[in-house]
This record gives sequence, structure tokens and C-alpha cells, in this order.
Amino acid sequence: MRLSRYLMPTLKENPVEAQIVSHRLMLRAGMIRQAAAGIYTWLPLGYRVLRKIEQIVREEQDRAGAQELLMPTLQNADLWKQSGRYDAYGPEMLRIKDRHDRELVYGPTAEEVINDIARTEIKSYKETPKILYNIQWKFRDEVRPRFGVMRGREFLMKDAYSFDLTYEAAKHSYNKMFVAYLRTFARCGVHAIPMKASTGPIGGDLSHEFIVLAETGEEQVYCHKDYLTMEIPSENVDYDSDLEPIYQKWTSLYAATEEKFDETEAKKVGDNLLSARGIEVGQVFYYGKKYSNTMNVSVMGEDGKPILIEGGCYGIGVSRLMGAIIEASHDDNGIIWPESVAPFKVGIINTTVGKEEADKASEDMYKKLQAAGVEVLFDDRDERAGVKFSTMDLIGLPYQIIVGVRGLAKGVVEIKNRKTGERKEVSPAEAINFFTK
Ligand code: P5A
Repeated sequence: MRLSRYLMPTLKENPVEAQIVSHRLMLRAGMIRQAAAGIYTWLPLGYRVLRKIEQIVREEQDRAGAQELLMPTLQNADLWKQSGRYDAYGPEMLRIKDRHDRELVYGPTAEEVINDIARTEIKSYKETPKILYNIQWKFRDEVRPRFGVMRGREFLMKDAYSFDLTYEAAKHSYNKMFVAYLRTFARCGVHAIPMKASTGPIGGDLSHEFIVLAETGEEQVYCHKDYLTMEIPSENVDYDSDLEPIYQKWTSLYAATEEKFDETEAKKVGDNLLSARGIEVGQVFYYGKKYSNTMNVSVMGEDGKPILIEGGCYGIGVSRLMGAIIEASHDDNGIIWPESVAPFKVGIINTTVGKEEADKASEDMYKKLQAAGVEVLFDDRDERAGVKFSTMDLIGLPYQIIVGVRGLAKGVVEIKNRKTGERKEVSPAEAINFFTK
């Protein structure tokens, strides 16, 4: 992509409305713009990152054996009346009437819709276990939408739902999602710690929130400091057999959110207790028969009798995760993207636009990298070098190739690592090789 043609409206100044660093940087890097309170347009740069995160989430759901479908954003209010949550959900749920006066809601979550699918489409015990998920926009009419994508009203969520016959089977599904989450967040470049949590309007009695530690987090959390160095399960983990020991290990130390803070337990941790602020990037729930009971979700058992389904649900705030990644990875100059979610892998900066040699060398590298399938953003604008350096640092691509006539006279360009600041001089051919090897 050529920056001269790209819609990436960066801002020099800090926008006054942004109180936390991720919100500031997403606005300044031209990634999002507010369309209404808590509702955002995702500009091209921001949308590229959102899709990268979404893809990692998808791959890890698939690896754990979950199946992707897509449910609508607008849901039939009758289903919510059946589950008993229509009144209970309160003003956070956006309620709409269509032209026939039929009541709809903009889904804040999708337990009702998926349980309606399950009770009609999953008929026999032989069809369990099943985990179904979708990645879809949700709407919650938060009293105080704030911090940009962290607490939006419209936000992208991955929500998965499990259907099992017994508690043991349901717990196994819970473990699958638990392990998938450890891998998902690690691949996105953040360290998320599972913490005992309460279940709120979703219901159930077993739940963990996955928390990324950050000063700007909305939650006060407590955990054993060994969580910071615990090993993430490998991609070869067997989702049929390896899970309980991993779950045991990751829940063996103390970790709890506020509501679940327990002074006596915390005291036992002694000096190893970490008290910090945290961002909840995901939450998993085992809710048993809560929806099966109210919505009559059952399958035919081996003996021909109906068995009520044991359920769980598993959410990831996909758009919030982007904010959390930035909170965890930035410096004074801007964002530092982990490679896995970076909008482009490398930016080419032509510092001497108009000088034939520099124009030619940077064009040539751009075309070769493009042809090799490397995601590259080429700053071909006729701007001062200083402006280009700060733009590239602000948007945080993992690498920069800096091209100028002075270097080219010696036959070199510079590769800069955004994270470490490390620079090295290499020939243009070596630079191409570095990114294509
Ligand atoms: C789990 C999936 C649920 O809704 N039902 C389906 C369950 N869980 S949850 O914890 O309420 O939400 C899941 C994740 O969504 C993110 N999230 C938000 N992100 C941005 N803005 C919001 N207003 C918002 N509300 C929730 C969180 O990451 C949460 O863990």
C-alpha cells in the first residue's frame, strides 16, 4: 500500500476526549473515528488489525474443535421472554420495534438465539458434544461508554456456546475454551491471566475472566506473581486428552477479580501477591441447565428419554483486545504492534523523495516485497523525513526500511526494529531477503 493513497488520517496532537493511551493512539494513528457515543467507524488501518485479531481468535477456536456460524445482530424479543432475561437485562439492551410492531433486540449476547438453534437442530445424544461460535457485533447501551474501544456500546465479540450431556462433558468443553483462550491471547502478544470471576446476568456458578494487566484497567485484580511467567500450552496440545492438567496448573495459584477477592486466601499468598489493575479481554462461564430449563433445550438420550443440555458460554472482546494490546505495547512515540497482529509487517520510508536514486530504490523494494506477499506500507509522500519517521513510529509497524540518497551512495538502506530500536545497515537486496526469507 502506498501511503500517498491510503486513508490514514493521523493526528499530531492528543485528542482531548481520549483519557487512556490506547484510545489516544488509535485516534492519532487514524485507526478509528467515533460515529456516535461508544460507536466507531473502523478506518482501513484499524480494520486491518481487527481482522488479524479476529483471525487468530478463529484459528484457536477451530483448533479446539469449535464450529463457526453467524447469528444475526437483531434478535426476536420473544426468545428473551422465554429465557426470562427480557426484563432482567434492563436498559443495557437496545429494544426496537419493526414496522409491524414486532419487538426486536440488538443482541448484547446470543444465548437465546443459539439455544433456540440447539433445541431445534440438535436432536440426539449422538450429536453431542458441540461447541458453536460466531464473531459478531454486539450492542450494550452502557451508561458510560468510555476509553474508546475498551468500553464501547457497539463492539465485536467472539461468543461460543457448548452443548453437552453431563457436567463432566460440559467441564471438558469449558477446559477446551480455557486452553484455547490461553493460546489466543498469547498469540495476540498479551499475557492474559485467568481469574475466578462472578457470573452477572449470564448466570451459572463457574466462571473465569481473562485479565491483561495494565495500569488503565477498569478492574482491581489480585494474583500470584508466578502467573506472569507461566508457560502457554503449545499448538500441539491434544484437545481430547491433555486439558485437565493444564486447567489445574493455571488455576492452582491465587487469582481473583474484586468481587471474588478473598482476604484469607490472598493472605496465604504473602509477598507473592500482586495487586494490579486489569482489562478483561475474555470471560468463560459454565451455566449448566440455566437455559435448557427455561427454553427447554434437550436431546433424546440412549434410552429414548429427553436429557436437558448442560451448557456453557465463552466470550472474547475482539475489539477490546485491540485496545488491550496497545495498552500493553507502546512507548512515548506510539504503538508497538506484536508481529502477529500488525497492520503491515514493514514500512518503507523514502527520506529523499524527488532524488532519482532514492525514488528508484524504494519503488523497487516496495514492488519486490509486494510481489513476495510481504505486507508493506510505502511512505512515498512528499514530506519531510522527520514527519515520516514520527508517522511510522506512531503507527507501530514492527520494522521500517529507511531509504535515502546518503545511504544509497554507500550501497545501503537501514532496517529499524520498532520494538528494540535496533538499526542495521544492509544492501537493498539484503533488506528484501530479510523480509522474504
Ligand atoms: C460469553 C459469550 C458474555 O456475554 N455470553 C456470550 C457471554 N460474556 S461477557 O463477559 O459479558 O462479554 C464477553 C467479552 O466481551 C467484551 N465486552 C466488551 N468489549 C467492549 N465494550 C463493551 N462494552 C464490552 N462488554 C463486554 C469483554 O472482553 C468480555 O469479556
